[in-house]
Amino acid sequence: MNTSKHKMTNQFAKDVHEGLSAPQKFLSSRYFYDATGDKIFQQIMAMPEYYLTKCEFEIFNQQKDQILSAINPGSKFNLVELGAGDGYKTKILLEHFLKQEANFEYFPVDISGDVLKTLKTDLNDRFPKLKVTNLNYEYFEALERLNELDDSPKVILFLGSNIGNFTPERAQSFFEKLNKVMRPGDKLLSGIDLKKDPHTILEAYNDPTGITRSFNLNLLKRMNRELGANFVIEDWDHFPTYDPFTGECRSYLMSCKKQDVSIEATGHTYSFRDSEPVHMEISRKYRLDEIEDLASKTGFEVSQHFTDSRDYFVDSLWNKV
Ligand code: AVI
Repeated sequence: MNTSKHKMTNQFAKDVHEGLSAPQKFLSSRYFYDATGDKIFQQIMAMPEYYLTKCEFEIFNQQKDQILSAINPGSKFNLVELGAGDGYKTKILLEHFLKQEANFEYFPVDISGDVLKTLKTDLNDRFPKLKVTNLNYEYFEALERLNELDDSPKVILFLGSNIGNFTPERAQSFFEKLNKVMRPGDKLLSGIDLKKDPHTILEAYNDPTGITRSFNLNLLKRMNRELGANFVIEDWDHFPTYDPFTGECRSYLMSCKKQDVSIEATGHTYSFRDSEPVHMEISRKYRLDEIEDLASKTGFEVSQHFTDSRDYFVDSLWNKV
């Protein structure tokens, strides 16, 4: 067995045990993304209800020129993407920056080496002139290594409303940590989903075709496979909520009956009441003033907000103060 997988599986078991032993049970949404979870997430991004991806796509297509003017330091810069994935939206920017002969290199960061290899091959085919260096590390380690390699100014991309999956406390500490590994002159472009009509938001997480439901249930299947759990998938239901005050979309899996589930890897059996919720994910939405507040609390100043035509989503550009 490969050591990193072994370590991760142990961490997975530890996290699952912590969540299912809590008075209000929870599981971490970071475990959604196994190979099947990645595929289901691609389907989510293609759903008509999931407006987030389309909005960011529109922003990049319509405002790539303004984005380049706002980030370009006038000398060589390093474009670093945290959680690059398949680079679907980023390719719009890369293509435009190359056309405009901007002087930059691209550093995709991802903890999946396979994802990075596929992305690099694809980018080498499409853009032979682009210099791509994969950083197969956790985000902060990747940035520290890049600081040692090269001191050109960095433009960091953190797209797709990934920050929404953090609690407000974690979002704040994430940006504070990011600020510490950035140097004066470095910039950060974050894609953040905005508060809007709650029906629109809830529909994006409660699609009629049940894709989001299978995205959540897939974590139970993953635990059965990787941790030797005996979840009966049919005994669980997906229940999403949206609170317009906090801007938090929350998803739960509900136990459809009183049941016990045992998990070999944790060596424990967990009891669930009928209709007991297990909290799975937060997808937090922000207002522009909340984003500005978050930026100033974490050592940044907002340079520019790039919003889509409906003001559903923002790519917010911050300077390290
Ligand atoms: C990855 N993340 C930003 C998505 C979101 O909108 O919170 C994950 C997701 N969960 C359900 N649908 C999409």
